[in-house]
Amino acid sequence: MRASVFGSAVMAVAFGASFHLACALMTDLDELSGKPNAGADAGGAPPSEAGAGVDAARSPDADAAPSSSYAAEVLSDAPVAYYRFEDSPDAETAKDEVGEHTASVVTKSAKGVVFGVPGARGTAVSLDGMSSFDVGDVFDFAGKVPFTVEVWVKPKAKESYGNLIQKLTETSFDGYRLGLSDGEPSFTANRSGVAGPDQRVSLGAGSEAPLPLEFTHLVVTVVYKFQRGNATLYVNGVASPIGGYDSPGDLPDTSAHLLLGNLFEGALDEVAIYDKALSPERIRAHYEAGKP
Ligand SMILES: [Ca+2]
Repeated sequence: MRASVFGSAVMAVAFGASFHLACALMTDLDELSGKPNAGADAGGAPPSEAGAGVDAARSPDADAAPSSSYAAEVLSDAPVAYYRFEDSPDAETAKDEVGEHTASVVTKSAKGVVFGVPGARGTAVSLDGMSSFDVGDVFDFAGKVPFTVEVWVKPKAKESYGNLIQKLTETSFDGYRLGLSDGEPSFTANRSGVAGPDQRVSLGAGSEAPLPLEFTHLVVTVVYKFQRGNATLYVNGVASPIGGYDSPGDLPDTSAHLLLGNLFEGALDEVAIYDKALSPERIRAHYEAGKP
């Protein structure tokens, strides 16, 4: 497994991202501890609008069906793509609940993608580390556009590597990724060529706690405030103190495809993408609705 990981250009980014995170940690952690989440809800929906959606979703019927009440929480925040992985076992695409961004299976091995495995909510999809979903060239969030990515993830093994949600060029590493390195979840967003031809600016967030081999809820929000980017990783509804770097970078528009589960071995469920930053309260509500 390690040999194939090191042989991959994309995984090189995962290692690079982790290294960047570690370096930034040494200098920034004390400074960060006082302002882990400032502005995290700056891009969220107005309270009145979000509140109305929650009230509508919380019908007695929804509470009687735990799986659908989780979906109601997600849908009330108006994701731009939402993959529940309730697809039939012989499906070759994952249905987008809210739009037309069908995710196509990219199988590089027999049984590389298996639908219908037990999920965090309903069923999930299992990936073998050599297969993924391709959503196409969408959701760059180029410029200073706030966004959120969300996933329930169950690694197959400890010290897992792989990218859960990525839109990343293979040569310049422009774009963003939420992934695992040594079992620890981390996020980076990169733009190359800002300070110089070989320079890259990044914003990142992560956790030093390896994920357990059961479903964990991961959410990353990216916001821009005073022209600087700020990322926050939430693990099971709680903001990680590692992150929130004020970066002068923003995201480029690239032709890289959005991939789900690239180089990841384990199960993914309930992937959602939003063109705004969810508030800490809404992220907590999602976790509470979806937790075991
Ligand atoms: Ca599901």
